[in-house]
Amino acid sequence: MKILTILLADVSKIATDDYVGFTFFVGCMAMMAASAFFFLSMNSFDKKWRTSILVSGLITFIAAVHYWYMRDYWAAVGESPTFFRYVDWVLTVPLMCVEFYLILKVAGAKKAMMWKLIFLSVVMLVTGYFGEAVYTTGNGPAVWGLISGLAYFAIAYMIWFGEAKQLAEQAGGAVLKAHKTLCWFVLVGWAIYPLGYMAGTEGWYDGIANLGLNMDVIYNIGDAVNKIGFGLVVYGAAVAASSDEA
Ligand SMILES: *C/C=C(C)/C=C/C=C(C)/C=C/C1=C(C)CCCC1(C)C
Repeated sequence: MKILTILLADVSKIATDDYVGFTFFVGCMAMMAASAFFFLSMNSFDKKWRTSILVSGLITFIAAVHYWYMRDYWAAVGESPTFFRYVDWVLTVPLMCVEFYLILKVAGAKKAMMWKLIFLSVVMLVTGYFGEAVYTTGNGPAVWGLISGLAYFAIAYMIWFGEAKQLAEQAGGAVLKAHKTLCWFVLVGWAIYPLGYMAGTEGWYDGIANLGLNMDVIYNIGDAVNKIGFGLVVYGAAVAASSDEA
């Protein structure tokens, strides 16, 4: 009963015109539903795909928990839940790097490649956090955002043209196809985030990068596209690979 009262109290705080709160709410539900889907479908696949599907589910599950808190935080405080946002990312983005490694393992991917991607993703996120939450005045956001952007490009380069690409080509078939789609997610889907960052921080880009959208709405759209979309690509690859073998 107590839990129910708390739930109702929070939900009633979302006003009908609070579109930011609405996207937190819907995002939370979507992440939960996606997690249930990935976890429950996991065992219908061949062993070598199970871990990949499990990781897809973990990514959306970790996000669901953070969205639960972010939705609450937004409802109670009315400010961007920057801390929860970055804790979520620093857990889920490295898991996406693991995902690249897992699907390329069949072609002999080395752990060193995975660690390089993870390292770059952590640099990208920690510097982004500095610009968004620590050095928030003057040139702070622009400078830290630029460093973050360089790490982002290094990741994109590695998977589009570097060793990850070579491994995907060796693997061919469903793996190559999935790798290509995931590359597009990183190039286009992940590019949503710097747009959110520019909308929510101060800098020379204030005039040009303003989409008229709230930063959290942009981030929430990015998360739905990337976390659920990414997982579905891996799921699709597992389906395709299983039917190839059958
Ligand atoms: C599930 C969460 C994902 C895929 C988050 C990805 C986040 C980024 C690609 C963030 C990138 C940023 C920049 C490239 C520059 C400005 C600062 C960031 C952290 C927003």
